[in-house]
Parts: sequence; C-alpha cells; structure tokens
Amino acid sequence: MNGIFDVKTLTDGQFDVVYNVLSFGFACMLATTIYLYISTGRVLPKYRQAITISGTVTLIALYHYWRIFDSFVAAESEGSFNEAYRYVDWLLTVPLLLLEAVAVLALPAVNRKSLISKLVPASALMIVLGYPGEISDMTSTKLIWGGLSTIPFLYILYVLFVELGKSLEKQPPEVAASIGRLRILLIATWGVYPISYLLPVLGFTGPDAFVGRQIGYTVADVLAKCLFGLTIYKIAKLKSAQDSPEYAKAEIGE
Ligand code: RET
Repeated sequence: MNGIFDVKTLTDGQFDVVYNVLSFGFACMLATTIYLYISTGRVLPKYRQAITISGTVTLIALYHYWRIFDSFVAAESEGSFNEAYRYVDWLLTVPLLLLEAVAVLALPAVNRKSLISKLVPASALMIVLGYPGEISDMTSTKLIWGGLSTIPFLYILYVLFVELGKSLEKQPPEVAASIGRLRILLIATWGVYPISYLLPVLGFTGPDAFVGRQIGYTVADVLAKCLFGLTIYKIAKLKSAQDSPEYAKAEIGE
C-alpha cells in the first residue's frame, strides 16, 4: 500500500487525535510565521536573513500542514492518506533550518560557506534516503533505508558538534551559551524523527503506529521549526545587543 495509509481503519478517537494534532501544527506554524516576519526589523541588518529564513521555514510548513490536514480529512471518505507532503516539506525545510542556524552566527564567509556546503547536501540526502523506508510496509526495507539515512544524519551531528564547536570559542560567552542550547534543542528534537519512523519496527502495528508517528512528527516539527526559529531570534537579539550599544538601549533597555 505504498505510502498510503487507510484512514478508515482508525477508530473515531484515533481520528480525532490525529485531526487535533495536525490542526495544532498548522496553528503553531501560522502564528510563528507572522511573529518572525514582523520581527525581522528588530535585529541588526546582518542578522535579518536568519530571521527571514526562520519565518520562511514555518511558512513552507504552514502550507504543508494545510495540505496534510486536507488530505487527512478527505481520506476519511476516500481512504488514502499520503505521507509524501511531509517528506517534501522536510526536503525544503531541513536545509533551510541549517542555513538559518549558520546565518545567525554571522561567521566569516569562508567558514560559513564550508559549513553550508557540508550541511545542505547531507540534510537533503538524509530525507531522500528515508522516504523509500517510510512508504514501505516491510521491516527489512525500513531498516535498510533508515540505516542509510542515518549516515548523513550522523555526519550532520558531527559537523554541528565538532566543526561548529571550533567557531563557538570565538563567540561571547552569553551567545556561546545560547548556541549551545540551540544545539541541544536540535539533537533532542531531530532525534524524535527516527524514533517515530521506527515505531512500526518497534512492535506498534497498523493504526497505533500511524497515530504515534503523526503525533511524533508533528510535535517534533513544532519544536524543530517554531521553537528553533524563536531561539534563533533570541540569539540574533543577543548578538545585536553585543554589537551595538544603541540597539541594546532601544531594544533591551540596557
Ligand atoms: C528519517 C528516516 C530514518 C532515519 C533518519 C531520519 C531522520 C529524519 C530527520 C528529520 C528531521 C526533520 C526536521 C524537520 C523540520 O523541519 C528520515 C526519519 C535519521 C532528522 C528537522
């Protein structure tokens, strides 16, 4: 049944849970997009791109949650629910999330380009390799593609923790602490995706695995996109205040 889950097999209670979770995801993306876009002017110009990218990530997700929600509701009568929207969403938003994290650091161009040239292709590869396993009902297929997708996943973590760690030493302590928290947030939320993916392998079957996966992916999306974007905004404000006393006085009152 190739990536298509038959929604008619859900109980009414399960249907409502997924319905509400998807609706919650949509509301979070909508609110965060508006908030981030109207806040771009509240940081110094060199940090604005990071905020704009963060708002664009939630805007792309807003569109996809609307499509996912629509497809889920339509599937109540037609049956089939397609998981491809999520993977298209991730294919666009995961590289952008990494770009926004690199952009807010305002690193020298060589460091920035080197990080981007590693992180962006690796993140796209991670999503593309995960998809064949996501849409398969066979445990072996899920494990093989999941395993392949884990290689770029681990590589991304290596780049973020080892290579980025070196440039953290050059940041002021308060900023370095915020960036440290950003990385913890990233690993804690990104880790939810492979766990949700593995639910069918871990013994959850049919509708239970479907409901668990929708909750896991949606909650992780809200944390990885909205909370992450808002943390980027906080870092941009901190760095703006460090860079400019006038800004600090006007924005933070210090
Ligand atoms: C897959 C397949 C199984 C193995 C791994 C995966 C990792 C997925 C990740 C997704 C992150 C998505 C984000 C979306 C938010 O915008 C593809 C589930 C490792 C890490 C951050």
